[in-house]
Amino acid sequence: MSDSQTYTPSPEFTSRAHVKGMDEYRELYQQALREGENFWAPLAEKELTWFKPFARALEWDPPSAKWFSGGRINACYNCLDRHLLTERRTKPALIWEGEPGDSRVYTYEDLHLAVCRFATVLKDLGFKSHDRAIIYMPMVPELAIAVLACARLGIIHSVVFGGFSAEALRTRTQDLNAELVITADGGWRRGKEIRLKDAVDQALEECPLVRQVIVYQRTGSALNMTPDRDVWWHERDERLSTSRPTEVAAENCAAQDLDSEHPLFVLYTSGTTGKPKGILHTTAGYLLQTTLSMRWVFDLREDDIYWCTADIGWVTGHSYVVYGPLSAGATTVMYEGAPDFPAFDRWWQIVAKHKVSIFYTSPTAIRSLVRQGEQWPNAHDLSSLRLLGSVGEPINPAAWEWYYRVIGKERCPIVDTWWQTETGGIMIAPMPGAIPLKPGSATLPLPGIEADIVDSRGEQITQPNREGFLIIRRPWPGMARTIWGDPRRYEEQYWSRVPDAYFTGDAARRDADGYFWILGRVDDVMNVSGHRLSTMEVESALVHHPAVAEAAVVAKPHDVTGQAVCCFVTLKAGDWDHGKLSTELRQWVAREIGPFARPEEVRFTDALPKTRSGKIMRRLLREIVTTNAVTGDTTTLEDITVLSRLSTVHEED
Ligand code: 7RM
Repeated sequence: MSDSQTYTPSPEFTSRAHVKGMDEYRELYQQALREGENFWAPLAEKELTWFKPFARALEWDPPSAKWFSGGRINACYNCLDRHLLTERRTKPALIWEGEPGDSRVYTYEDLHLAVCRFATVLKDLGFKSHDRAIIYMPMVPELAIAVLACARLGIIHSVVFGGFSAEALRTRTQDLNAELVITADGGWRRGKEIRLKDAVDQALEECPLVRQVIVYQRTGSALNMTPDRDVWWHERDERLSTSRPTEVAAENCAAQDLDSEHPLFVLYTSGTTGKPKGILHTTAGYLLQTTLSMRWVFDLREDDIYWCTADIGWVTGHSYVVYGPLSAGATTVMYEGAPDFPAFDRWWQIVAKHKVSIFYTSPTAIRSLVRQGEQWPNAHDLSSLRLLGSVGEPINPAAWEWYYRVIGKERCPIVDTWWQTETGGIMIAPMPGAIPLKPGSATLPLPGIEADIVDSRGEQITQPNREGFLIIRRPWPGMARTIWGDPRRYEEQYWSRVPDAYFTGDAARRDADGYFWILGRVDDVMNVSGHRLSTMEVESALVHHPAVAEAAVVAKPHDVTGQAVCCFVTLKAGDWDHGKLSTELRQWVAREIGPFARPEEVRFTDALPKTRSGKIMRRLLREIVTTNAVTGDTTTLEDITVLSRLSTVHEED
């Protein structure tokens, strides 16, 4: 638990940054504490363009929050139209790379026109404000266009990640009561077609409410079109051009004047039960938080080329591929395919080609690239990079240091950003010109975010380094408003564990400098011999070992110690003696953390069960170590065959 080296921002970085130095950060943070919700009002006036000004910053009737009530606004207008009145009109808004090597660039003007055209298609088909659309598409520009067109008309969208199965698509479509599905024939991943329309057809067998399916043609492969229900995107678009001139279509499709609290989207995320939760975000507050963090955390400047590698099917893609960057007027990069196709340097090739300056990805991705060696990034000119980001899970110091050295060439600050689907935007992260970094820590909360740590009785923990529950003490603009169709679950899960506070479900500790160290989900915290021990800490220790590529750790019931540590480990390429290595790794962990942390068991495997966003599904591993069987929801699992392989591997010593 030693707090490693700190990395102070360079004077060059700080001098040009939006927030210059610790004093400025502290002043801003204190001001926000003093002013409460009113802190956000001038920011909302300045950062967003309103059709009608709001009357009040916040109406708070826990757990119901109404931000910027009385205001009228449109998210799509803020992402596109308002930039057309400035020099950004001809600036690239979206740079897209397809996996097969095709590429497109949309200026703000181009993207605005494409969105207006598609919004007109939606309108002509009879869709309007408050209707619900499922979007199930590959990472092509039309995915962003569909999202923005829905926002333009006030249609509530729910993007379902293209890697989800027909079954997952069905439950989400039903839960949302969607009447429209926007999809594509398929998309490219590792040179193979991911067929989406087939899954839609299967899912919709049990979704009678869906009356229309719009199909974008990406791969050109054969498929079934159901008469009346299914229409081609391009045919509808062409019809627009012949029936009326382009400019008229665009003009006719003004952005709807919507309430600040108009539902913007629902995004499904897995909870502790089998049923995914439909997290609802609304318009103005969400947009403010994502826009502000582009400057506060990514230190966005006018000439930046910004790339977040997340799929738009995840919250990171919503907030930091589409809404945040476009609202802030950035150039956002989008890539369709796999990072290792055709080779392990695909990402670095894209960075060099487009001179990416801000790069945001996940620790899982970084670790998988570490495994392949430095020669891949070293073959490319990465000198355009000036800032790196990490999100989704704690980043272990070994991966952090590799990222810092090999990708950032010890020049680029790394912003480790903690947040959740439920928070809408980044909550705890460094302001890179101000806050010294510590590898593995998301550092300090952003202004207006009153993060705290409490024990199981809800009492604040003040001693440094003592673990507790991470909570947020007051509402913030980007917070989720409810769980779609289940307000009770929203209240129970998030607002009733600790009085007047939002319960994150994460464990964390704060060090003597006040830095937050996120230790993972509460249900991933083990208790061995009365010692609280994070699965993440053991994993971090394991991946420090030269033989280990990735590790997942779960608690296993134990007669004497309550719980015992069980490790699933994948190894780097090599000829390893599993018996010897198992003993060595148990020793290793005992040495790195303490004898109480010595794993009971080490299982070697060739893959770990992960969600498609790269999170290890520890719940499944826990079930395997307790019962050697798996029950419950596995629809978010990336590769289902991993499971059968895992339950048949056994202890090697
Ligand atoms: C953005 C996103 C949320 C959960 C969250 C944490 C974990 C996310 C970090 C992190 C440590 C981070 N949304 N998490 N970011 N843990 N450091 N920087 O991932 O809803 O899909 O997941 O992810 O456990 O509760 S999410």
